[in-house]
Amino acid sequence: MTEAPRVLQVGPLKPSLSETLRTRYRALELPPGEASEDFLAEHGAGVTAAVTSGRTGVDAALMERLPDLRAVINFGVGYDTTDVARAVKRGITVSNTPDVLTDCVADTAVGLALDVTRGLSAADRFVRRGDWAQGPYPLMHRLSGRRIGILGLGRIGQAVATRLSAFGCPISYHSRREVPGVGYTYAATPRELAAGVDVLVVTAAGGPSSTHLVDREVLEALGADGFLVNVARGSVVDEEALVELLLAGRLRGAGLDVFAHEPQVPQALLDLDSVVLLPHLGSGTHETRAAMEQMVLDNLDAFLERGSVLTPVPEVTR
Ligand code: 8YV
Repeated sequence: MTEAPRVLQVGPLKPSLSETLRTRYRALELPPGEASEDFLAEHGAGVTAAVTSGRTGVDAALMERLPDLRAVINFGVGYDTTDVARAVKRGITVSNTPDVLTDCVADTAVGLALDVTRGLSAADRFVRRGDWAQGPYPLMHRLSGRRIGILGLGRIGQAVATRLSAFGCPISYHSRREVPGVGYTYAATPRELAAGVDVLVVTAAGGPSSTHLVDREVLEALGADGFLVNVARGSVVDEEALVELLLAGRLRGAGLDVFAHEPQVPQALLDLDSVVLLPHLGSGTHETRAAMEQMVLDNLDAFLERGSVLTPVPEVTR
């Protein structure tokens, strides 16, 4: 009798997905911390598919302990916590959940841009504190018609551009490559992009090639009147430089859904009224998360039935 393929859950997942994996696929769950050592010694061999998310991923050390691994099924479009280069070398396929979350993440970016330029969350705090009785809320800044820079014109970047075009905003962008036919202005470097816009929206994929793409120089180029919005990964922005420039008044504000060391948020940001801080909720709606969950299960089924996934990440198809 051949052994049933072994499915391993790596890291926390949406509870309903976790439950389905346990009941329908008899998945095991990797215990956290030191307990994982004994677990892997006993169960590591035999695991053929790992189901994980951008929060945890399958790094090189874990991959090493899973000699029979053939697929990493990722809940989320971003998979920077999985060592894809190593996976490719070992012939392990990796899937993600593109498209279904594009709208919600783009909506979040627009929400952050509106909130940080108009000071909406800060105004809410103003009303709740009872400050309105002492006088009006200070004037803030327009979003409509302002120059928008998109860093990373992939699916999400393009969805942000479409939305903000409807706000009458001229759009420019920087991506690894110029995107043909989009009709937006291409900037050759992130610095050049930042220098020519009022709001810089980060939608680039995370991972080693984009680490600190938004560095001090880029933030300085954005300037004292500029706003930063990040719905991508905290690693793309030099968070220390961001905090310093905000504190020094050399950047006007930031709307952030992602941070360098989630769930930790620097105290200096918590103390600032010129920033809007969200707990990485970009795709966090019932509708989108349900679609992501279904896509994970569809990928897992495809792998178990025929050894390939439906939505492989670009690196594995090259
Ligand atoms: C995920 C995300 O929902 O898709 C991504 O890359 O960052 C979010 O949409 C979240 O990270 C799930 O773990």
